[in-house]
Amino acid sequence: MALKEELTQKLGGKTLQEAENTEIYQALLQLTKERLQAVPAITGDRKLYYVSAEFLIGKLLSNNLINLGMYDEVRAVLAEAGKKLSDLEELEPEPSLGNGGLGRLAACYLDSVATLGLSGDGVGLNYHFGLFEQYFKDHKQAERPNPWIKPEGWLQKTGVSFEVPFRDFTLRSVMYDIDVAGYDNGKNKLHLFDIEAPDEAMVKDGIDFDKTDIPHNLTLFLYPDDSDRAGRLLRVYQQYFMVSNAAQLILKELAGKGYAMRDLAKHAVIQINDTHPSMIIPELIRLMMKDGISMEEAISIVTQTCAYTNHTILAEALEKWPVDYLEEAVPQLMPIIRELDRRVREKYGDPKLSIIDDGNLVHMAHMDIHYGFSVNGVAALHTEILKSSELKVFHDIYPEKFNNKTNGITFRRWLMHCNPALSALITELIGSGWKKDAGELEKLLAFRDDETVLNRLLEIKQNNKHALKEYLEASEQISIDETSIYDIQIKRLHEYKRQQMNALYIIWKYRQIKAGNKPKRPLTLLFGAKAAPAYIIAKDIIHLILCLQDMIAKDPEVSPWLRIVMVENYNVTKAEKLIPACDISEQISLASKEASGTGNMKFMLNGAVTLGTMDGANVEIHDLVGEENIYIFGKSSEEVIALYEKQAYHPGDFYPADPEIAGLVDFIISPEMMRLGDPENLARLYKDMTHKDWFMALLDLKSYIAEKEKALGEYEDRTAWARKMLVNIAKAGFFSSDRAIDQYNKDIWHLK
Ligand code: GPV
Repeated sequence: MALKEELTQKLGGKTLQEAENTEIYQALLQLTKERLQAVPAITGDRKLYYVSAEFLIGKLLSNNLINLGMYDEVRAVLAEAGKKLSDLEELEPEPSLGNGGLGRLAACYLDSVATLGLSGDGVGLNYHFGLFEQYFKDHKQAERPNPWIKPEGWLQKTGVSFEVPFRDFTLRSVMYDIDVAGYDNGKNKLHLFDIEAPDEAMVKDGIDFDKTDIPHNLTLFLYPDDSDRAGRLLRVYQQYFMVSNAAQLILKELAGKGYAMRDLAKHAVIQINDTHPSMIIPELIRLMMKDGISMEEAISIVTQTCAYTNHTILAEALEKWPVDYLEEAVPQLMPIIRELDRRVREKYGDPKLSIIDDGNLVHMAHMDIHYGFSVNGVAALHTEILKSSELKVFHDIYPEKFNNKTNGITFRRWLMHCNPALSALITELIGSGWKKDAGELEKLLAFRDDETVLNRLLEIKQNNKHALKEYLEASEQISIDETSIYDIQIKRLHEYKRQQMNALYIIWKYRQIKAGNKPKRPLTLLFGAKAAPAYIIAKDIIHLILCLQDMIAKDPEVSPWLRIVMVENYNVTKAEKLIPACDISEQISLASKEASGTGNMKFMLNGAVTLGTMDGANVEIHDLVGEENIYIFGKSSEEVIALYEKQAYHPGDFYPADPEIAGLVDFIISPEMMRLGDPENLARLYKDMTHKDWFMALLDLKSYIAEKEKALGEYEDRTAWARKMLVNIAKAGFFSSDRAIDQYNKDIWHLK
């Protein structure tokens, strides 16, 4: 049946014109689910299990329509009836089952695994509340729960269930599945495990709940607050529940295919997404030993099955669980972990390599490296830093395990869906081969001196900027100037990402304008960022930005030239609106600290020009596009690493020593700011930035301001700027997650 007839049939006799958007949305959801069901499952003799605490999948309707090849037809059928797909999308709740880059990467990777026709499922947890919903009150972040599960959504309850033993009780699981269709290919699954009796009613007073009632709270929240012991213990329960279910599922599927447990490594490969799933190693060993396999052999099999991805070198993010936590939650694992540690100590005798340290902390990454066959970083620079400093002692003994897999993003969501006009232009110019082979985007380089094409790029960007303006008017009651330059920094709020340095730029620019130095063109600085609820300085930085936003909006002398907008509740959906409208992409982390970044790739693909440090994948973007198509500033990773090693960085060298910098920092606690904001928050931030400044914002501030001003100036040569845009788009093919997954498969997974 034709799509239009099928839809109207689901509307119970109403025409598309007559039906309400909510009805059409339900009908389209049903139709899409049926089409998904008809897609054949991808099968294979060998299968990948991508185990991850986060899958930041975002809304799925349009994504599925694209991958099922229905997107254009649905848009056309709706348009014929005067309806817009984007209005229907508004009705879908966003599953925010991740914090940021790591979770979104997992979602992009599932898309590409299926698109390449590889047999591979995701395994994670079915959080009832995704990452909290952020709202602003008194220029501060506040949080409320973010429910997303609806009876008619994408989750399918399965009959699969396992028993997960803890010290004090045993929990039975329920497995839910979400179909993951490849682009023009078969489908895999995302398996999300839940407990039997989750109690959503225990959440009250914002996002607080009884952290000790594990049998009823285990799957309530993504990444519960780990600022106290109960919160941290809950994370251990979550992690073990996730990996025990994953391990049992993997062994069940192996047996279901008729293979012996001993042949696990032949038929399965487990990708451990950072250390949150690391307990799958001792858990699999435990389950195999229960089945009569010797410890010796179980260790060897598991080591050939597991591969580990590292996503950070920030010390505070490298998980180390106290032995007493594990004894309290999952004592059955401790004898195994102790034996794994004993073997390492016996063989190497170097305490730096041990799994359990002298302070009785279990180093999860160390377990992964010894008892997995592959260790990968997520960008070239990141992997080099792992090999040469962070994990050097491990690289010395296992050089063959280390490899790099530079991150990637799915172009289905981050170009075809979020920027249909640019997609259409690209296809018109070079054909549609790029959709399956992103490398073909390089063909666009043939148009680098074609004024007509360059002007069309500018026109599409302008239309996207207009669309963002309208969206912000409707959703946040904020009006921006679409003739201004849109400069955007969207990512989690973290000191190493240095939103505070961008805030100091704002202060600098504000004072320039006050002093009569009006820019050639107005500037709009957009932010989107959530701070972890217990991360005090991050919340203070949000406070600073919101105060600056308000102060400038109220200043008639400055506001025509400079506007600050921090969007509320930044999430995947908002990213899809912001990225296509961006002129300048802010990627300003302290060099060596951002493992890769993936927003940087999304912006580039949509024709924004990067302003950034030589950090993470920015380095590779720089090498691809060349000096003239990117704005780079700041100290190098080598210089930064040396400063940390020698403890040679002191904010006092810049504050109050450098009067220009001092003037900007002092503004944070100026009378006007203290009147507008909360003196406690502003003073605390001021003190941190002048006495600690752990991520060296003051060190790079001047070169940052200079480089940003250079970019703003060069924006005025519109043709030259459009050429930069074109080169960025043309060179973005390398950052397709299809390329990344192809490399994972060739070097690590060996599927098909
Ligand atoms: I570890 N990342 C994240 O989002 N959450 C985490 O818990 C950890 C890492 C991020 C890194 O910060 C990014 O640089 C990187 O691009 C992303 O993971 C995906 O690799």
